[in-house]
Parts: sequence; C-alpha cells; structure tokens
Amino acid sequence: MGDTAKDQAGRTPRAIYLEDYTPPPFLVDTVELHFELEPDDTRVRARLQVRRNPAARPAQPLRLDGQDLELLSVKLDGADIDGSRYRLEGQQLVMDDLPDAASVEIETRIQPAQNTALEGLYVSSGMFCTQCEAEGFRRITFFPDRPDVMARYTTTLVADRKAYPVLLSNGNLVEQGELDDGRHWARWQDPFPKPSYLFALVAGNLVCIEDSFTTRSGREVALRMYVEDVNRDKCGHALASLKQAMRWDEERYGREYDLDVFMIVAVNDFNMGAMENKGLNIFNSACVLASPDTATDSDFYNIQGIIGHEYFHNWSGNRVTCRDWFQLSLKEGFTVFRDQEFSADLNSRPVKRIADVNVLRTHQFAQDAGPMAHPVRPDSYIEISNFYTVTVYNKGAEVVRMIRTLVGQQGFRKGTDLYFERHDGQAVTTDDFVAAMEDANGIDLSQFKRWYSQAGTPVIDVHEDFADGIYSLTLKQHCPPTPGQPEKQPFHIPIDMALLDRSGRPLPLRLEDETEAAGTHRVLELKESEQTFRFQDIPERPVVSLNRGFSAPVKINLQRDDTELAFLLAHDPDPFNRWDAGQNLAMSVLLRLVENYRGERPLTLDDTVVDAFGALLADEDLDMALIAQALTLPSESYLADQCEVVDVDAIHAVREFMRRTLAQRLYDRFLQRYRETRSDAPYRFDARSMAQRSLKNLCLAYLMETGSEEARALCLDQLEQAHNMTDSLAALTVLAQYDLPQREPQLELFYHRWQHDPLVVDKWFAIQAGSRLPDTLQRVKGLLNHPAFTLTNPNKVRALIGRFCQGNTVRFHAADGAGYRFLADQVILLDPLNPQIAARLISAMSRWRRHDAHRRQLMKAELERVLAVPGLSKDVFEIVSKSLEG
Ligand code: 0A1
Ligand code: ZN
Repeated sequence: MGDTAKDQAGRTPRAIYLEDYTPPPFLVDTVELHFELEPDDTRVRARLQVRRNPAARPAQPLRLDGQDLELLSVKLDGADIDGSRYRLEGQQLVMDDLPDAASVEIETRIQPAQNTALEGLYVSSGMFCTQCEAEGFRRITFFPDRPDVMARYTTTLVADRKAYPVLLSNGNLVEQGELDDGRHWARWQDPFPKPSYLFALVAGNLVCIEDSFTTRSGREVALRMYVEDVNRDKCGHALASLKQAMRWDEERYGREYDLDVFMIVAVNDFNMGAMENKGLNIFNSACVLASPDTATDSDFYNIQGIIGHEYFHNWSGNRVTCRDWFQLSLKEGFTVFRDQEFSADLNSRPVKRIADVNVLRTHQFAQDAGPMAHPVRPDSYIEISNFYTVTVYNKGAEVVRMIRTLVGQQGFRKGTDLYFERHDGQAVTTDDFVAAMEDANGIDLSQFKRWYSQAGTPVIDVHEDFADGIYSLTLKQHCPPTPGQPEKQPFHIPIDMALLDRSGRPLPLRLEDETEAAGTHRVLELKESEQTFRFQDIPERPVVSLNRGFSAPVKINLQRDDTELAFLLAHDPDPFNRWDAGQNLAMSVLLRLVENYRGERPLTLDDTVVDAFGALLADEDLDMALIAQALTLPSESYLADQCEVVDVDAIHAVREFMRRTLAQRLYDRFLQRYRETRSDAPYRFDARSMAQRSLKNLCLAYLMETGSEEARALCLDQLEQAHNMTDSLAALTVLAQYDLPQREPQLELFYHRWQHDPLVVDKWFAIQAGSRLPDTLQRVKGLLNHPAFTLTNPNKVRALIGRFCQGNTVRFHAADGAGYRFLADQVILLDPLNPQIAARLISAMSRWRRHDAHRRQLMKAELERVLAVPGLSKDVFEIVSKSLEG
C-alpha cells in the first residue's frame, strides 16, 4: 500500500478482512424513523429497539455507524442522556453499559441537497431519494449498518405538500395526513425484517402509472411506477417486463411476491443501474424508461433484464440476504444467473449466452489478469463499493451456472427450494448456498468451492490423440497467480463436449469403463491437474467441440488451424461454439496480422476466412442475430488481452483492415442483406424484429467501411427515414466514425431534435466520445463545457468520459499521453463530488503494466499524480494504490 496517501479524514485507509467477522453484539428488532424533509436541513429521528445478541461475545458495547451526520440528541429508554453515556469514536457512536434490551433514540441533521456522492439521502431533479447499499444508511442516521442486523421498519415522512406530493417508503402505507403549515405526512410499515441497505424513501412531484398482477395463489398486487410527468409514456415496457418477471419466478422457482404493492421509481442521478429496496425499487432512469423513438433495442433488452434482476432480488437478496459484504455474490451471482435465464427464456437463448460470455471474457477475464483480481468471495477490501464487480456479479453467475450443470435442472431446483426454505429471513453465506445444493442432491461440492475462494481464470491445455478407434482427450489445468494468491489448487471444472464427424454430426460417446454409448455430448468433470478421457469406437479422427455453451469460465488452449475453425463455424451443432469458432478464427487471423504489422509485407486476408464469413452472411436458415454476432470481430480490448505487450495502434489498424477487407470482398452480400432486412413495419420489441435490425445495422456499418457513395447514401437515407431510435442511432454512430461533410450537420440536427431528453442527449455524447477520428479527445474536452454536460450526473460522466476512456481504446491510449492526463484531471475533479464514479473511471488505467514502456511510464505518472492528491477518497485510493502495487 502506498504509504503517503490519506483518506478524507486524514488516515491511511485500512483493509477489512473476512476472517475478522464476528456476530453483531446487539440486534435491532424494530426501527421507527421520522423524517422532516428539507433539501438543506433534514431532521431524522430514529428509535431503535435493541437487544443483546445471545450469539455474540458478551459485554461488548453497542456500536452505531454514522457518517457526515450532525448529532442533535440521544435518548435512552425515553430519557435524554448526555455525552457521558456515549462516545463518538471514529465513525461510530458507542454506548457502553447498556441493559440487555433498550430503546435508543437519536436525532440527527443532514443536508440532502449537498450530497453529490449519491449515497444515503440525496436530491435528484428536485426529488428526495435514497441509495443505502452498501453502506449508505449510516449517512442517514446512526445504526448498526451491516447486513446481518435485520429489523422491522416503520417510516414517517413529513414534507411540503406542493413540492413533494408523493411520499414513499418500503412496505405498506398505513396512515397519512395533513399539517396546517402546508406540509403533509405519510407513514409506511414494512412487515418483513430487513437489513438497513434495503431501506428506501422517495419524496417528489411524480406521476404514478398503475398496473396490477395476480399471483398464482390469487393475490392481487398493485404495481406502481413513479416518474416525472414528462416520462409518463415511457413506462409501458418496464411494467410489462415486471409482470413477465413475476410470472417467471413463480414458474421457474416457485417464488411468489409477498407484499400488496410493488413500486418502481425512476431517478436521473444514480451511481449504478438500479436498486432492489424492499417493495420500492429505485432505478437509474436510463435503465427503466423506454419508448421506441428514444430507446434502442439494447435499451429495451437491458431494461427487461434489469427489471427482472431487481425483482428477483426479493427472494435472492432480500428474504435471504448476506451475512457480510464478502458474501455479496451470494445475492448478486445468483440473481445475475436468474436474470440471464429469464432473458434467455423470453428471447433467444444462444444470443443471450453469447452476449453474456462476451462480457465475461472481455471484462472479467481482464480483471482476473490485473491488479484488482479478487475471488468471487473476496477476503479483504478497503472500500466495499469497489467490489460491485464483474467478478462478483458475472463470474459469480457462472459459478452458480456450473452448479446447475453439475446437479442438473431438477437437482438445482431442489437445491434452491431447500435454500429458500432453510434460510428465509436470515443473513447467510455462500457456503450456506452450496450446502443447500449439496444436501438437496446428496453430493460433495467441497472442491468446487474453490471457485469462490481462488481468484484468476483457469487455463486448460488440451492434448488430443487418435489411434485404433480410440480418441484420447487430455486436459491439463493451471491457474496463473493473482495478488495474494501465488499458488492455486485444482478447480472442479465441468466441461461439456462432443466429438463431430466429417460432416459435423456428433458421434455417440462411450468412455472406456462404459458398456454402451450414452448420448452425443458429455459433461466431463475435470478435478485433477491432469486427466485423460478415452472414447471408444470412434470411426474416424473427430473434431472436438469443447466447453460447449461455455460450460466453465476458463480459457481453452487448443491449437487449431483456420480450416478446422472454419469447419466448426460452419457445422458445430452448438450455436455458442459455432460463434466461438468464428471469434477464434478472427482472432488468430488478427493476431497474426498484429505480429506482421510492423514488417515489410502488406496486410492480406486469406480466402478461407473471407469465404467462411461470407457463407455465414448468406445462410438463410441461421438466426439473423447470430449472424450479426458472428460477424462482429473481437473487440480491440479483447485482442489486447491476448498479447504479451499491447500494441494499441497495430491492433486498431489490423482490425480496421479486416473489417474493410471483408466489406469490400463481400460487398454485394452485405448490400443484399441490408436491403432484405430494411423494413417500414412499426417498432416491435421481439427477438425476431431485433435480430433483423441488428443484422441490418451491422451490414450498414460494413458497407460504410468501403467508402462507397452508395453506402453513404443508404446511411443518410436511414437517418432520415428511421422511425425508431435503434435505426437512427445506428446510422448516426456509423456516420460519426468518418470525416464526411454530413457528419457535423447530422450530429447537430440530432441534438436539436432531442435536446429536451437527457437520456437521448447521453447517447449523443457517447457517439462523439466513441469516434475513432483523431480529434476525438479535443471534441470530448469541448463537450465538457456543453450546457447539457455536468460532472454531478453519473450518466453524463459515463457517456462522455467513460465512453472515451473505456470504450475508445485507440484514442484513449494515444502515444502522447493526452488521454491519460485527461482522465487523471477528470478523476481529480470528480473524486470530491462522487468517489464511486471516480473510482470506476480511474480503473481504465489499472492495467498499465501491459503496455509498452513509453505508455507504461505515462500511465504510472498519472496514477501517482492522482495518489498524491490530499484527501483522496478510499474508493480511488484503493484502486490507484493497488494498481501501482500489483
Ligand atoms: N444491488 C444493486 C446494485 C447496487 C449497488 C450499489 C448501489 O449504490 C452504490 C446501487 C446499486 C443491484 O445488484 O442491482
Ligand atoms: Zn443485484
């Protein structure tokens, strides 16, 4: 750890360790909260019924967390007490010598309008709202702000009736009334015990869009969505998705909703996507509001998934919650798995799987290979907000998926039934989750649990042998070292596989100890460092299809030539592996081009490769979305991850070369497909129409690579004619990549058309920040001063700065270091306002060691400049210090 940096309180931030966990000394049975809401002077009264925890070490004091609070008064069992009966110790209020049960009442003052960190109670577009996960509740009142303290909440809100006609909190509305000073009040009661991170309140001038859902046991649930009046027409998709999610959880997991009302609120300023507060989900407006003319297919798709995700948390997270924050993946990994399956069931399963694996391989594998690598269940952290990561979420979901693969669909359902039954109302650990799976299925998953405790991406080296009708497959696993974990034990890895004959048909599989063949695919369980599987009666040398459907989150090391990859791309019956073969084919071509980039010879592309992609494009039977995914070349950042030392410019140049060459050689096919897929039908959100639009827009992007007049005319025509955001944004995004006379006027036109809609303006910022044109950084800097931009809105920051630094590899990594300087400057400005967002941004430089010496030096210097800033947040401190160390 760097030894000069200090946190905001002037201390060097300390790490918290899983092994130091101890049960809470006191439990809280009930909480009565009373809020008098004023933007600059909110009074909070909290009355806690506390009781000594019989499971804790005796004679410990009561410790209540509190941050940035002005303490006004403390009462014990109804009587005022003075400072001799309690002490403020760091960020805790400590009371010694309490009786075994007591009522503690505390009054505090906070300033929500000054809260730019967006944790705790804050004001967004004139409304009050909260974000308490992970440790935001302590910014509202003094409380044991840890998830293993579960209490019943009653919340009274008092506010000006005109400015805040809507007053919401968790649970059911039990009483409301008027005061004679123009204020009104409402009291909400949540019958379910919950941890403080699930507390929420909202007060504002909002309209309510209503719907309802009848549970399968016949209970009627009121569904209410609260939004600003201008957004009243953007609620339909979220409400439809919510009903789909409610039904799906009943059908797939036997889980019903448990309150009489389910509320969703859209807010403009939000650090993440959404939050599962009990009965009162709060959403980033970008992740919930949609209409065909302002939201794209991927927005619609994501909203459906996020609505599902937050709803599913009601069981996986709220009714059964986490004992401590090291267990975050208990709720997040499982819930991501649930939302992935929900989307797969409602749309195209292979398309969803490919998208999810793409995220995992580009972002999670990269995290595993860098200084912030951590296990799915981390064992230490400095700032928990930094651990809402692709590892905890997405790799966590893969771990749950592997359990399902190992126990089968029915065994998995038995396991989840047991888990919910055993732990309803409890705060538990990932070990408890695994134990339920083991007990329900009578199996031993002790080796498997290494997936929770060991970081890093396992690599499997594959060796094949074929002789005398016996095909031998040798799998050798190893896992590279990660910070704090130099050596790893072997993982328990489920590898789904098949053997294909010359025409692509899967062969019957019989292992040496079996009497007859059973099935044409197999889940092999690799548990040793090295294992050989021998398949009998194989008539010819087969082509192996390995890790089908990406059954394990590993890297497979198997040398194949272009012909074999092209064969799999054309024939593998597993759609995921078909796509994967295409990616591997493109990747091996691109990596060879990178090798030769600085040599004498001009770049060339073999016919095998062009023909393979051309055949795909012409395939009338294949799902159009799969074609589009297969024709999308691996991203520059994914390619960079495959290189020892990253050559940013070479990677960019060869990828552009391959796109251009495919576009030129397959021009007619792209054109034909483009024409076939254009349609004037009104917008519909369904898998088929989305697939059609994705293929059409992919074709347009390729056609534009050729620079033809014809392509340009098509692009401009699409911009003009488009009757939905998917098509107009796709055309504008392509146009923004080229220095053409129409570029500026079209960007301007778009802004003027949509300037009243902040979510569309975000897209407009992002398009410009993502342009590969050389002057992009200048442009981004200029846009920082645009009236629509503000550093205090996370969506704006992500659209402009985030897109440039994380989604525009070639411009961000410009050799003069201007991109790095820009990022550090922005992080230094942002950190005092919103540390969470600042920390996420600076992560763009955490893998600086992988670059050439010149860029390494530049990035390191910028990281050091950030680290030297006095009063740096814990959030940024942790990322920067670990990046410099790792
Ligand atoms: N539990 C939420 C994610 C979330 C985490 C932290 C937040 O504020 C800092 C907000 C949301 C989810 O998984 O959706
Ligand atoms: Zn979640």
